Amino acid sequence: RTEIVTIGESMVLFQPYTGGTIKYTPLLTKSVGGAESNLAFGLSRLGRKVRWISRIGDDPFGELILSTLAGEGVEVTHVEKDHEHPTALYFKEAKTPGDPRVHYYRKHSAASQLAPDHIKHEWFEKARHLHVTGITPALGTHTFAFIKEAMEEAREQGLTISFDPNLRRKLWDEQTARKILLELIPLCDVFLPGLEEAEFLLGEKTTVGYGEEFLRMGPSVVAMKLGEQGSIGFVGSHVFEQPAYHVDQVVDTVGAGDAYAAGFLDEWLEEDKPLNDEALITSIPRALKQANVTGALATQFPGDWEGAPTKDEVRQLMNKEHLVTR
Ligand code: KDG
Repeated sequence: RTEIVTIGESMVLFQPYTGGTIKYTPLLTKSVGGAESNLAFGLSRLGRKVRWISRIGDDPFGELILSTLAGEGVEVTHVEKDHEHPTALYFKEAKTPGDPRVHYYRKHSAASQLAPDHIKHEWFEKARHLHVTGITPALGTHTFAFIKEAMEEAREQGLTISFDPNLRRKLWDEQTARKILLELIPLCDVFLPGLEEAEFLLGEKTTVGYGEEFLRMGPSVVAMKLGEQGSIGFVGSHVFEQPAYHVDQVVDTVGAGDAYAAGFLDEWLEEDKPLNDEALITSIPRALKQANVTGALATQFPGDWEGAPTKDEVRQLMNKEHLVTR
């Protein structure tokens, strides 16, 4: 039975086979990228039942996305095919390991057409949790209304909601992005910004200042990524700091935030009622710890989600057990 629903655009991702830049590479690899599907892959690896909802084009790219997700155990039965608009594509390239450059081909894509009248009651039936990101409202004319109404519908059906702002400056102007992302924060229970996004949304403040202000806007939990400093969680007047899980070299940061969200939600949802006071307090340090591990591992692979660990792997890494590999 589906526990977690996530909605958003996935794209076919092309990147240089041996690293380097698009212009000079003769060979590209193909895979799948997209914040919400990255989260779905991550949660599925951790043993959760996840449903991914979106629109794809009537093309081989859409088929590749569907079969990749289904192959990783993600439920895709509610995905709709759009016969007029194509599946989106995107390209990643990097001169040095770390933060790559991305090039999107997603204007007028199938998922950019998502609109409020596509929302179906069945999407959320019997599920516990909805995860959305700030990428969807940036995609098309009706995608902001769509994501807002989807959050409202999920709330009415009793689901808890997490929201990752996932600011993508290439997709919209700063003023619109700030206004719309701030408008969606009060609709979520768990808010998952990065430090730079917090600064973008609220201006300069202390880390604790950001946590307090976001909590005042409505969410019960704020879990904020601090890069090399790890992450920090805020619940009521409690503040939990969790040092980073150390990795030797970062290969590609894209997808790390989604992997962080997957690790966090998996532990947070361990509690039957994760929003009651006691469960909140006890689950947050565990959730932050696992999220730091899953987020860090995602930076070790050039793909957006392929580094996602299983629950056993996370346990072994957290307990520093020796991994038997052969
Ligand atoms: O968070 C990772 C995503 O940014 C990546 O997978 C592609 O969805 C994507 C986007 O919009 O950049």
